[in-house]
Amino acid sequence: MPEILQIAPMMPHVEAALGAAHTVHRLWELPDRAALLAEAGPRIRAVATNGHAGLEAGIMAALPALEMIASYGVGYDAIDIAACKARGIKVSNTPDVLNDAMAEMTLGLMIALCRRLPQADAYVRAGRWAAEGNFPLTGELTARRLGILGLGRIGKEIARRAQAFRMEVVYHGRSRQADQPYPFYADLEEMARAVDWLVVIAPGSPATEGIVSRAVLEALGPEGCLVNVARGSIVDQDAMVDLLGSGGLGGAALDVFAEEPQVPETLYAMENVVLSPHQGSATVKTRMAMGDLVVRNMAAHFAGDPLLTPVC
Ligand code: 8YV
Repeated sequence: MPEILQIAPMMPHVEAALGAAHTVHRLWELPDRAALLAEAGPRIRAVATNGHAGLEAGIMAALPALEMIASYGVGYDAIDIAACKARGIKVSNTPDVLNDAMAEMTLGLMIALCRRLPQADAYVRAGRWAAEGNFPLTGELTARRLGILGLGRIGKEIARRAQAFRMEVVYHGRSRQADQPYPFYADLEEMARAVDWLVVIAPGSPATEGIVSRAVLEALGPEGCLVNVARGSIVDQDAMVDLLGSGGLGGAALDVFAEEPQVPETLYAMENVVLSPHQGSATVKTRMAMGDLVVRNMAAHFAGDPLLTPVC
């Protein structure tokens, strides 16, 4: 059986399927990683990882026979794709199967922030409804303008759902998509100035690092809300925290952060913020489908077939 390296735990059905077809080295369980890599590294032909863990350069360097990396997640910013291409290593990810879960989460976060659902829930639980009367009135999504940063596969599903909420959708990305009905903004700051909501769903990469800058957040402004379901690296997190605290930015609903699982503690006390622990694709159904793709991509590779969902 081919030997593979698994970087982090996966769902039981994925681990069972990987274990049935391969000899699996479970990196996170081993106290001495260096010893494992020195001993088994030269025999390891594939890696199973996730979008967060990716594959560290040091580990990749210790795997001279590596042919393939199967990643559990659509984002592959934690894998050095250029280095993989240079070594002829194939990489697969899990696109499409998570589009619905991601879009659902995005709209959920928007409703939670706008209608203040976490605070309203806490209000009832604390007995304040009976003691103090009605909860303060909130905003509403209907007829507000939504700017989507990254109108890819997930972005389009977010746009569809936002239209069902009768929001006005516009977008910014690398280029205008002629087949899309939504107005395109070539300039992100200009779009931020024109919208009430900015949803970040672009891929994490050196090209998108920090593009939601202080200037963009200031353009979104005191009445504007930021939603990030993509990668923390895309937003200037320090500027965001600063502006949320000073009132320069209206609110934020965040599923991702710069240094996960670390979250700036200043955010904990803020009323204009909804926080989520990177849950965008984390439904049973979607994670099953993502896991299946990891298993099937690896099986395809060892059968000599093309990958189902290749990155490279
Ligand atoms: C996962 C993700 O949480 O698909 C992605 O890019 O960020 C998520 O679906 C990630 O792969 C970690 O398991």
